[in-house]
Amino acid sequence: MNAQDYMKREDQFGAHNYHPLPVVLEKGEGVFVWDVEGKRYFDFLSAYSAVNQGHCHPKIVKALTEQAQKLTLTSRAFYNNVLGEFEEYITKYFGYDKVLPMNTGAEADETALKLCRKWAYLKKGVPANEAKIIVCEGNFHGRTITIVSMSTDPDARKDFGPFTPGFVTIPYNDIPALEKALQDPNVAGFLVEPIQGEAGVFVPDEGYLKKAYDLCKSKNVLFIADEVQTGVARTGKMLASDWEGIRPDMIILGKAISGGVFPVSAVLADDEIMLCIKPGEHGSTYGGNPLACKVAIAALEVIKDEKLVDHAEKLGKIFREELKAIDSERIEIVRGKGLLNAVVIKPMHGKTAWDVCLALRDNGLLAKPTHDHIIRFAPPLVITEAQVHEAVAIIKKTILEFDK
Ligand code: IF1
Repeated sequence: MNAQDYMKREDQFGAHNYHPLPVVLEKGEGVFVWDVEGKRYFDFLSAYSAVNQGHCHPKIVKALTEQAQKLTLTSRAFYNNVLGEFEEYITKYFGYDKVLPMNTGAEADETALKLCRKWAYLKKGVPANEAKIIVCEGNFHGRTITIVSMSTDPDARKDFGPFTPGFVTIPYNDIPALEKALQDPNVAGFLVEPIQGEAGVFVPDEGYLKKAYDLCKSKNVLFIADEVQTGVARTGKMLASDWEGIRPDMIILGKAISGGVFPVSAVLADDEIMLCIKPGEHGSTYGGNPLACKVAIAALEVIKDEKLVDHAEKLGKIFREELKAIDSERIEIVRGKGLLNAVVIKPMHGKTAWDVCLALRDNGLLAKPTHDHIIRFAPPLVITEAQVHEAVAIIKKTILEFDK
């Protein structure tokens, strides 16, 4: 089978809910992936920041294969000998009393919403069914009905109604709007991405998160950070919230807490919030399974062992500086933090970010456009400085081709 055959087969038998860049991958190692014809690419998407530790990290794969031969799933109807190890490890790692493990990012977001509502009724004293949660325009938290109910993206919502009520939408990076929305005494939480990924790696003004956090505290409202994409060293801090020295009431994690090896997600919170949910009120068959637990412990260890937080910060700076030095009319803005970056492309002669990504692919680097004019650049954090130079050379060459 050649690449065309693989693509045709997916097209024929799979739902058409994606429009992938035409490249068929079969192998990954570190910062590289290979297609079915053996061509090697820099992976500058990292599965949307899930593969922070690099593809097929040997330590994480070892944890997976060892545990897979012993015990994979018990359900939460019984105890197992690994879940507690993970729970102790991750709570101490991030500094929270408790963790609630799930599988996907969307499930962890849903979990945080449920916890927030429970807390509103049990602790804050919001009248039954009146709790509201503030969310931001341009957010991305996943694909469930409730989560798309919070979305402002027409593609995410159209024809999926009726929607879940109880959300108040305000502009992102807008403190006065938050202040106003917080006047409603039934507001229980503020759910926010420290950097908006889907919106095109939109970095808010310095001080925004801290001010937002302080405002929430002054109104007894939970500050909930969706760190599914920004967490686990991606932005050059362990959590993007660390950039402003805040400790959210709830942290939502996914993606890189398992290094792209197995779906694992989690919500972290202290007892006052977490213990609001009682047995039988929430859960998941696979959530907290032994395989996931071992994989996540290994993935989080790799972040520390390989000092990926500092590495992401250092190489991110170099990467942005070098991108900014490219002398091309096509590059409007370079922005980001750590190794979560984006380039805003000026549309010229009818060519969009998609065309640039196709050309990047031909030149050996994979990246994904978001919207028509933004390209996200987020390599695995194990990338070396020499590889950053090499990748920038590919990006530069590609962009300059479009200037001609
Ligand atoms: C897809 C975007 C990235 C997320 C945040 C929760 C989730 C995500 C902050 C849900 C997921 C993904 C999923 C991916 C596209 C993608 C994405 F462009 F849509 F916005 F990464 F930037 N919170 N993000 O970013 O996690 O349930 O998927 O595990 O294909 O939908 P999930």
